[in-house]
Formats: sequence, C-alpha cells, structure tokens
Amino acid sequence: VERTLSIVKPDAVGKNVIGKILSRFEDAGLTIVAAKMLRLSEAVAGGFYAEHKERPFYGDLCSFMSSGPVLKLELSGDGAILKWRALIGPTNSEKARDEAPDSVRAKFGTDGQRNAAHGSDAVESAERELGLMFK
Ligand code: 3AN
Repeated sequence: VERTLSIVKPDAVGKNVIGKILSRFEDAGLTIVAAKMLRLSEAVAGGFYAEHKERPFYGDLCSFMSSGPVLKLELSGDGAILKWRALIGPTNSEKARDEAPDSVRAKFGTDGQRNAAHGSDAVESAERELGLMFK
C-alpha cells in the first residue's frame, strides 16, 4: 500500500469545491488517513516548492500557495501516487481541458498556476512532502 500527499490549493478552496475533489479519491478507492486545513506561510510554500527555486514562476507560485487556506491530505491505497496523478491531470488546467476533460484540474483549475490540486509525483517526493506537511 502506497501513500501520497494531496493538497487542495487556495483557488479550489475559494471555489468551494473541496467536497467534489475529495469524492474523486474516494471513488478511486483511495483512503484519507490524515487531513488538515490551514493557510501555509510563504516560507513553508517556498520550502515545499524548493525544486522550482530557479524558475521564473517561483515567487508567484509561493504567493499563490500562501494566499488563502489549503487542505492538505495524506492518501493511502494501491498505487496511490499514480492513481492520484492521473485523476488530477496535466499541470496546466487549460491543457487538461483538452487532454483530460474529466480530470480535477480540467474541471476546477484555471490556468498553469491555479490548478486546483497537488499530487506527489514519485515515492521519494511523496515521502519528502508528507514529512514536510505532517511532521
Ligand atoms: P505538478 O504540480 O503537475 O507536479 P510542477 O511540479 O511542474 O507540476 O509544478 C509545481 C506547481 O508550479 C504547479 N502545480 C503549478 O501550480 C506551478 N507551475 C508549474 N508550471 C508553471 C508555469 N509554467 N507557470 C506558472 N506556474 C506553474
């Protein structure tokens, strides 16, 4: 059984679609084993996205992620990491609407940054991110 981190991002919390997103993992057979709603500080958001430090969108990304409350969740289940990645869809919500119209980002995201949900992309990143978010 695998575990992964999911974050319902500030844009999706603001659109009042937390429940719709949570039902996606329940329908996929993933179990919520931990959950917390809070506003991330810009410093925590910056550490979380440290791999993108040199990217031009890093500053905006950290401001966005700390702009309002998020819901962070630990999910568990068979193949939880890839299952959740497939459900959220491509990073850019506009591209998601073309390529995966049923995905969470297609339905609830806005653009390349405000894309409704996070999902860890590999076992190592899941462990690192769960450690940061649920220590
Ligand atoms: P993913 O979240 O799909 O793994 P990453 O790790 O490449 O994508 O990017 C992390 C976050 O950075 C994305 N979820 C998105 O909010 C933001 N982001 C990625 N690429 C861009 C971009 N070109 N412009 C603005 N924000 C971006």
